[in-house]
Amino acid sequence: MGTEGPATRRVQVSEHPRLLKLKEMFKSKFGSLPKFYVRAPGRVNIIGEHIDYCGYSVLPMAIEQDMLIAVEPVKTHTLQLAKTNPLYLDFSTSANNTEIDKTKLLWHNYFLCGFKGIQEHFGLSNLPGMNCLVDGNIPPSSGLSSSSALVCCAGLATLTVLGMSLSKMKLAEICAKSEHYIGTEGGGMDQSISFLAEEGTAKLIEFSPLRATDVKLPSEAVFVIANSCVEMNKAATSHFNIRVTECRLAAKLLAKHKGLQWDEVLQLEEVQAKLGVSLEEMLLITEDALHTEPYSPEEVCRCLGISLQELRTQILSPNTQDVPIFKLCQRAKHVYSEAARVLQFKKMCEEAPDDVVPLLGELMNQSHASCRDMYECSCPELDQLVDICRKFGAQGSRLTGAGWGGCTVSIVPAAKLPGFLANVHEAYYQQSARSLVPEEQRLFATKPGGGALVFLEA
Ligand code: ADP
Ligand code: NG1
Repeated sequence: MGTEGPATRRVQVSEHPRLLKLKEMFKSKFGSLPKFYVRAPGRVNIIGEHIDYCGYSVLPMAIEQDMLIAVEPVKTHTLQLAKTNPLYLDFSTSANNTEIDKTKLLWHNYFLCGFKGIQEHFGLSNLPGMNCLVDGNIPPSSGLSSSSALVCCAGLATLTVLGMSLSKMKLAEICAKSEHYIGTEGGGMDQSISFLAEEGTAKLIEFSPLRATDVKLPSEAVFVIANSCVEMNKAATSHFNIRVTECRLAAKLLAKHKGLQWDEVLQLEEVQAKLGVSLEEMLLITEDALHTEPYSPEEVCRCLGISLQELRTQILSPNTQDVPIFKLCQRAKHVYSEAARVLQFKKMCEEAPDDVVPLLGELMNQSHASCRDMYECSCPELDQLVDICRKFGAQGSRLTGAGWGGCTVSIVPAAKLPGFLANVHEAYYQQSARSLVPEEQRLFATKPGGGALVFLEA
């Protein structure tokens, strides 16, 4: 699994309304026709939040919503990027000059991440140009990975223009690394599921080395995504990188406490692996080694025996240089407990006892509580939405993705779905600002979709 590259499918464009519309827009925009199309899906993370960058396994599935790009290779070395959505401005640059300015939150930077990732992987200095028209229907900044879908789609478009091939695994790793050019230090969950997803199954994604294992979800339940309608752009604030930094510092302090070579440790998983203990034991070690009062940068330095200058230059990222406090015990406890919940969730799906749906729901509820209280990545609207979903029949409900806004995912018994959707709609989406979010991006049932693909016109 994953050793082959993304599939290429021959389609009659005239039979696919979205492709046909894209082809016609492409023609009026560039005066020529696309040579091929690529798509990469968004995802919903069912359980395992903020633990991929700590080295732990996560359990997402691809959703139907995706990023779709019509592509025409051109002989000049110009990269021309256009969008079907008029909110995003067109962009043009030389294919050999793709500097990404992290200070500017521009959509085309995500495209350039994927483009650059492929360029660097093959060590190419002279890249061909292309005309691209991008169409996306993943709600942006809502925890469903619109950003990574764009990075992955751009990476696959570039690879296809070059006529080269790479495995889905390699593409996922390249795109996970290259999305860091945006300035956020995510793990590899989003790019991995975008390439490795298969219709009909969720996946356990494991890292170092990257692996994806099918997880069959119970057929008597439906997973429903509900959008809080609060957008949170990861790159616009330092919330996300602060959490990554807190986890890195917690890993170092735990390693030092246990007499390990702490300066080599970057992820909480490495501490567990080096100690050879269970996740439950890691929770006890965390409580013993770290205090719940926030750590100041000075205290972190004292614990590690380093200077503030060393902390800033060797451990902190550019946008976490001036963070006044770090909540190390709470963040580590979230990570170790969430990593255990992912494994329990997978085991329950495999064993499928009669009461599997409430049991899975309980794990999702615990995950939300931990994200809200220990990781502090929820927000009042997400907490309210989770409560509403539970009130109207969800057996479990939690925020999904980075949080601080975005979507929830709920597990709902299939028989209760119509009433659930009607009631949640009534209770949460009547407010005028929320009703402005397009209806199809607000509240919808979803099932595991397929991964990234190349389409050729038949
Ligand atoms: P997410 O949780 O969806 O990955 P991010 O805030 O990390 O959210 O990334 C969202 C950014 O991705 C947007 O600000 C925009 O730059 C880019 N993006 C998302 N959807 C589209 C789209 N349809 N077209 C162009 N760019 C998009
Ligand atoms: P989203 O929901 O796409 O912002 C981010 C990270 C993931 C993961 C989750 C939290 C990126 C590209 N994605 O996802 O790796 O850490 O947050 O579980 O940074």
